[in-house]
Amino acid sequence: MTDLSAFPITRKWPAKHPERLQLYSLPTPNGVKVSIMLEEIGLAYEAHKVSFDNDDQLSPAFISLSANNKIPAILDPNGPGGQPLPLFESGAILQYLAEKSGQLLSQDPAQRYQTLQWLMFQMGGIGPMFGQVGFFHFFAGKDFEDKRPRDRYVNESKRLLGVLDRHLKGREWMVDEYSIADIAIFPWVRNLVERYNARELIGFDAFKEVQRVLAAFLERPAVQRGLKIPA
Ligand SMILES: N[C@@H](CCC(=O)N[C@@H](CS)C(=O)NCC(=O)O)C(=O)O
Repeated sequence: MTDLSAFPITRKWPAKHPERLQLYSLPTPNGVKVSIMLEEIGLAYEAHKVSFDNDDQLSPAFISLSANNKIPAILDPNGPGGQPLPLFESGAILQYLAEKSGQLLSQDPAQRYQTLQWLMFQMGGIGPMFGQVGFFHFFAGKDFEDKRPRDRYVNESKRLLGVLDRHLKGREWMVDEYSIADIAIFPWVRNLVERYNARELIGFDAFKEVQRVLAAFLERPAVQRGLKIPA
């Protein structure tokens, strides 16, 4: 029987199935990257909800696993060398799960680095910039009179969408085949347009290639399931 009792997080969120990968998350654009990935690769897992309403992400139990107090985080009872592996940062988790499962990250070195390039592009650019549009347009910052911060992030987000749009011309997905780069990027595009209500502000209708690939992404059954986890 797998024993995860050495990890304080399992006292706040007990594992019913300690032999399965434990996911601590919420269906936010960073959270769903990991639930979508787990659904795509078909690995057994147990999802735990980290409620922001209760500030669960600031609890000592959560921080004992995720030092930066952000979701998503995982605890894999069967990590490298058969030992439990705790991990936070969605990009690192996607890469880990791709390597563990042998799926959604090419074995071909050139294609593999191209995939990681776009994964980093999401982590360093799309996530932080789209997130700031969310703050200044949809969340608390929408009431600020001075619109210059909002406009700065809107302009940068438009620029990033332009980069995606040009790259996607003539391509089905970000790299040759569907990969962790798509799983990182498209939940954020969806969030910008649907949750942050920024379709018009961002001029989304001009980005036809991004629209096409977003629609294909959202049609995938694993994506549809992953977007709702944890319930
Ligand atoms: N770079 C991190 C960002 C994670 C992140 O920002 N998570 C947000 C939800 S999307 C969060 O946990 N926010 C809670 C807080 O800031 O208190 C990752 O990709 O995992």
